[in-house]
Order: sequence, then structure tokens, then C-alpha cells
Amino acid sequence: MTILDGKKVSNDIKDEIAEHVKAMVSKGEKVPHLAAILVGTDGASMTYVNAKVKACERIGFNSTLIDLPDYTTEEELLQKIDQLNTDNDIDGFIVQLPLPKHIDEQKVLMAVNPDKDVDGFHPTNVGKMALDLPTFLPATPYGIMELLERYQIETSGKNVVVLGRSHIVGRPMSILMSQKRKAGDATVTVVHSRSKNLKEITLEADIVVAAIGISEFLTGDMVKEDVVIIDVGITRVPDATKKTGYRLAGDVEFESVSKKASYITPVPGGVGPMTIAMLLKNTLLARKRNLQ
Ligand code: L34
Repeated sequence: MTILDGKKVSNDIKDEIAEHVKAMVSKGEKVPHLAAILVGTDGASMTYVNAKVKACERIGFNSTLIDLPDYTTEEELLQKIDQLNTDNDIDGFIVQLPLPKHIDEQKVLMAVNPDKDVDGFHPTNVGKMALDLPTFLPATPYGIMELLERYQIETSGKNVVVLGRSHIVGRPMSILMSQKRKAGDATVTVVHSRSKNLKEITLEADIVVAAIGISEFLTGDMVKEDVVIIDVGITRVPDATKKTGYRLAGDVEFESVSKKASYITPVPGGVGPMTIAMLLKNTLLARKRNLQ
């Protein structure tokens, strides 16, 4: 069993991007500038956004964190987005999800200029992705494909089962892995909360991408020997023995599944850090597009 070390691979990618930035600086070019909007004080969201800002600092990007209170109105958020859309110094920006319930997420994502949409969530970019046209790929699926590629895991002709159909992970993952591309060419099945005979389906999988949002959902009896496991889930489970008061759990029961797996991502240290690395990669791409 090999651990797919997302922490290490993400650091390699960050080093590669840092080299690009150095070259840009030496040519007198403007370095990429990422902005992130965070609405509210959700602990996990704050952790992720802060990690994104820190990663920017480490590789030499400029970054701006826009922290808005949870009572921010939809209109105020849309105004902020408009400012970023027209600010020539900002190459790309994200609106961290989830948003407070009183804000219409789809409306917000549609307000982002697709050329600055480094999350790849705007319908224009989702459409381009589905049609295999050049665009910003959503960071988590992009990170998973990069991880599979760097570990040279064969996906062509394999049975991939994606657990979950979310707009940000399950759905794009299933589209990308079925396409003719590196870490693609797979036979993809999407299963979700209404699927029947789930275990029968997962037992056929060569690769499982677990993104269903239920901690330790996938257990050892649901997978075959030598399966490749990508665990996207990250839930804070109360744990009094920890300083923080919680532990992080994936969608996979690591203990039982790792005994059967040929490769498996850990939580933490798997998919999460890859998400951040690919966001940076998209931001670099956004900057380069601006260069013309
Ligand atoms: N707009 N919203 C937008 N874009 C995204 O790409 C995200 N996502 C998801 C949630 N909302 C979003 C993220 O950034 C999930 N996500 C994310 C990013 C980073 C990490 C996890 C999820 C991460 O770095 N995880 C660490 C542990 C961090 C901790 O201590 O809690 C890990 O090793 O998995």
C-alpha cells in the first residue's frame, strides 16, 4: 500500500510555480495576484482561506483577503465581486464556499468574470470544461488528476466510481475522468445518496473517488483488493483528546480500506493541499493570459 502524499506533491508544485514567479520578477513582469472573499466565520473555511493566502506568500504571489461579516447582503457581495472584476491588478479571485443561507450561491458564482474565475465555477467555464476546451479546471478535481498523474496511476479503461455529485467535486470529476486526457479515458460511474446496490457498484471499482460528505462512509468490505482510493471528504469530528477539540475524518474508513488499497490518500495531507496548489496554478494561468 502506497500513501498518495498530497502534502509533498503540492509542495513540489508550489516550488515549480515559485520558479515561474522568480522568472517573471527577473523579467520585470507583474506577479500574479489572487484575491479571496470569505463571508462569515466558519472555522473550516477560515482555515482553508488562510492556507491559500499563506501559500501565495510562500511562492511570491500577491494576495488579498476580503473578510466580510456573515450578515453581508447578497447585494453587497455582488458589489465586491464587481470591484474585483474591474480591478486590473487582480488576476483571479474566489468566493469561498459555503456561503451563508441568505445568499444565492449560483447568482454569486455567475457574477464572477469568467476570465478571473480561478475556481472554474462559472457556468461558462463549467461548459468549457465539459466540452474539453481550455479553461480553469476546478481545483479539487484538477488536484486529484495531477496526483494520479504524478504517481503514474493508470486510469485508461479503468472503472472509476465517484461517490457524490456535487458541483465542485463529484460532477466535474466524473466529466474529467471520462474525457480523453491524462488521468482520463476511464469508465466512470457516479453514485449518490439515492443510488441502489451501492456496494455492488463500489466492489467493481478500480479507483474510488469518495466525495459524499459523510465521514468514514466507505468501509473495507465495499472495495476490492488493490483498489486506488481518493478521499476528498474532510469533516471535523468532535474529539475531546485533541487540543482543538476535533479530529479530521475523511469519507473513507482509513483503517479497513487501507488494508485492501494499492494507493490511498490520507486525510489530512491528501487532496486538501492539492486543491490549494491547483488554485495557485490557475492563478498563474490567469496572469499569463493577461500578458497577451
Ligand atoms: N470557492 N470554495 C471555493 N473553492 C474551493 O476550492 C473550496 N474548497 C472546498 C470548500 N470550499 C471551497 C477548498 O478550498 C474544500 N477546500 C479545501 C481546501 C484546503 C483544504 C481542505 C479543503 C486543506 O488544506 N486541508 C488540509 C487540512 C486543513 C485543516 O487542518 O483543516 C489537509 O491536509 O487536508
